[in-house]
Amino acid sequence: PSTFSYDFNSAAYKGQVSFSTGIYINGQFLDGADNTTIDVINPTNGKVITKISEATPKDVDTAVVAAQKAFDTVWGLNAPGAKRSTLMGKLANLMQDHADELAALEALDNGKTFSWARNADVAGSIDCIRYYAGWADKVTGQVVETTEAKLTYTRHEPIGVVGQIIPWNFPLLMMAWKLGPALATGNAIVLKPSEFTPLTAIRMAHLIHEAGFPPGVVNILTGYGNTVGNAISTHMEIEKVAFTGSTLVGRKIMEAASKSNLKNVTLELGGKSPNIIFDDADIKQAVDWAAFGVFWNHGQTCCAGTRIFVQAGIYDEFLKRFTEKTLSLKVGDPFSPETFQGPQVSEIQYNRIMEYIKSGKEQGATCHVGGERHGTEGYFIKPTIFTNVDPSMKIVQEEIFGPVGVVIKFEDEDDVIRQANDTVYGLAAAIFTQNLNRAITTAHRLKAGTAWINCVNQLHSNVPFGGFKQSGIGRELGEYALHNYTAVKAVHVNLGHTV
Ligand code: TXE
Repeated sequence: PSTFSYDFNSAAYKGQVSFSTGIYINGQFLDGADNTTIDVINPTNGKVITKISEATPKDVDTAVVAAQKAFDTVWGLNAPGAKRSTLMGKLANLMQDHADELAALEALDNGKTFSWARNADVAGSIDCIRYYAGWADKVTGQVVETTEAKLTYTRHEPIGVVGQIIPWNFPLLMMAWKLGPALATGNAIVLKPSEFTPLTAIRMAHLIHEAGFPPGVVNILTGYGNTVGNAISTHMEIEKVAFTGSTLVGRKIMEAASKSNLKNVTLELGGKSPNIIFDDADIKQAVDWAAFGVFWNHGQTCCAGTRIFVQAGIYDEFLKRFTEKTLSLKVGDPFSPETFQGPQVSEIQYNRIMEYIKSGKEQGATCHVGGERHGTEGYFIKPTIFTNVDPSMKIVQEEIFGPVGVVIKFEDEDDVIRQANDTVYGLAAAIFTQNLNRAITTAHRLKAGTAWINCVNQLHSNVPFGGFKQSGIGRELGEYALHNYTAVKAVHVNLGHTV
């Protein structure tokens, strides 16, 4: 495999990186079975950063054999929790040592700013691996009382070889969310990063190697969705698949699971999250959080608060201040310390978002600010707000996954809850009010896996995250995510009772 060498020389970060970009199977960096490569593109200018090895379905088979062997010999039930915990702790320390480098790679590859990558993605990823390192020796079953003539207990056993398919919007963080609970519970892993953002995953393979995980425990296969992703989700020897990405692909994965070996599926899919701002909200706080909710990570956030409902009494004032805030957000070079928003991740994503903006204009919404390209090269889009929308419009119903929000006026609580719940998604919701009862009752009435009160986009390693309705199945993070990676076995011991 080839080596990727790069000199970062920006105001935010100076440093050199150099590492092999092979696929990582059984503790080795290899070329894919067909010797093909994938171009990695810099979203700020559309130019090729490097070429990486492309994995194929054959490589998935090889990785599964290696993973199964590791699971049966040195991992799974053969590696006590304390050992897994130690290795995970070492990995977290190595990530900490390389935090700036990981952030720089993430910014280069994805287009997010170096400072957000460093303070949110990388910091959150380290925290997640540490958090699950703490769980590795604390996963226990129960003793279940039946009769005095029997001892009955449960064991939470690792599932075996698990597949993990992750997206490009938070490449490292999504990887950590997947690796953490799977390793803590003793599973062996075949992971596919997004073809758009493979660099941090490849660098992580080196850190995993350095931490001393036995060969085969973690295999990282850079490849495309319809080849490697499909091979993982249809594989007869992979007992579980965890996926984060589009609802469309989520459906394909479930179908593949049901048509192959009925593998266990967890899905983290799209969203169209409401952000409800009541008349009595602290307006400055509401404006700042609303902008963060919709524009953070260039709107490429599954829980982005893209439908902003504002109560009639403060609508005009909110819109005025929200407009000022939006216009103040600096779009540009991810490595400039002043930048809030970099480019969208890819040309495909850029075009998809511009199509949505066009459809909003064509369907009669008012494009209040933004709505066009920023600059002349790369995939930059100005932060965009639409007003005068109606519920039938695509920009109100569908996930755009770009810096585009709609602002909608509402009259009363029942009305806004009905509108907020009028979506196929149910990932997250936010509520801004100073009235505690209203905040909590609204949070309980919204159909969403997360409700934020007077804040948005809050994620913690120990708090579960996941969707209602078509936003997904299962929960990531917290103790909840451990259940995705264990199989419960009930053991009945006869202490003397007869048939
Ligand atoms: O996602 P895909 P795309 C949403 C967002 C975005 C849209 C499309 O609305 O605009 O999805 O993005 C792999 N079998 N989200 O097309 O294709 C793929 O290689 C198995 C929401 O980039 O879902 C990648 O690793 N795997 C979201 C991963 O799936 C397949 C994050 C995600 O890519 C596959 C990203 C297949 N047939 C996009 N086809 C979130 N929930 O955060 C593709 N993949």
